[in-house]
Amino acid sequence: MAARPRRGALRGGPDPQAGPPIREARIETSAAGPEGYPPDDLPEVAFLGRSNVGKSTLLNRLVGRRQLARTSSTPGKTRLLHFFRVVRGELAVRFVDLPGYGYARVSRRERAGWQRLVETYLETRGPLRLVVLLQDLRREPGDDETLLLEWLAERERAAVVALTKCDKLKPMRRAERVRVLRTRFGIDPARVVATAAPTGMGIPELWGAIETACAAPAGTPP
Ligand SMILES: Nc1nc2c(ncn2[C@@H]2O[C@H](COP(=O)(O)OP(=O)(O)OP(=O)(O)O)[C@@H](O)[C@H]2O)c(=O)[nH]1
Ligand SMILES: [Mg+2]
Repeated sequence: MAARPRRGALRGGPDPQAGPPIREARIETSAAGPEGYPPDDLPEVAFLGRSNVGKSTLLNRLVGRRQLARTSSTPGKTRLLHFFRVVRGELAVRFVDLPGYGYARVSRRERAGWQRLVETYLETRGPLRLVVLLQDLRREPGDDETLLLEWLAERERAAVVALTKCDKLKPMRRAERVRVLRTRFGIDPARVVATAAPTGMGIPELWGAIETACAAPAGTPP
């Protein structure tokens, strides 16, 4: 592992591996329900959001591996929970790539299936310490996002919002959108982080939130 080339430092952006090195990043298992979950021996961070918002891409960027979590050009294809074991410096953590919601042309039955799969995980998973809810900077947050955040708060699940694809707007417009969206989610604006996978923007801040959440004892309110 040690000799692996550092592919994270792309295009001159901040190096996501500045700070403790990523010592391990590998897929552990994929699960279609609780019977498929790995053991609950590590704190977990789950990535939640609309299909195509950039969950897998952000997860990859956090660990500096381009293809750990598969990114899809076919939105809505992920139907499983994917568990990744990640060791960064002294911190061992499990990342969970959740299936996306909100793609077009989905039947009521499929929607109910998504809801059961994801809500069961979010509601019952003991080691879950932090939910990263992703929101495309260029889109308006919908009921899905606000209701999910309320739902998480009711269950005392700590959450941060990652605004994704911030590289797609010019700096002035980006700053304006970030300012507007920071106040839209009904959570502490400091818990809304602007990110861009190609440049690494926001990656150190997200790691900070992950470290804080994983250091807190189980069941600590956000
Ligand atoms: N420019 C840019 N493109 C991004 C960024 N994040 C994701 N993308 C692109 O957006 C598309 C979707 O990204 P994914 O990571 O597959 O999205 P996802 O949320 O995992 O999608 P599902 O698994 O289908 O729910 C891909 O083409 C990515 O390359 C970003 O920060 N900047
Ligand atoms: Mg994905």
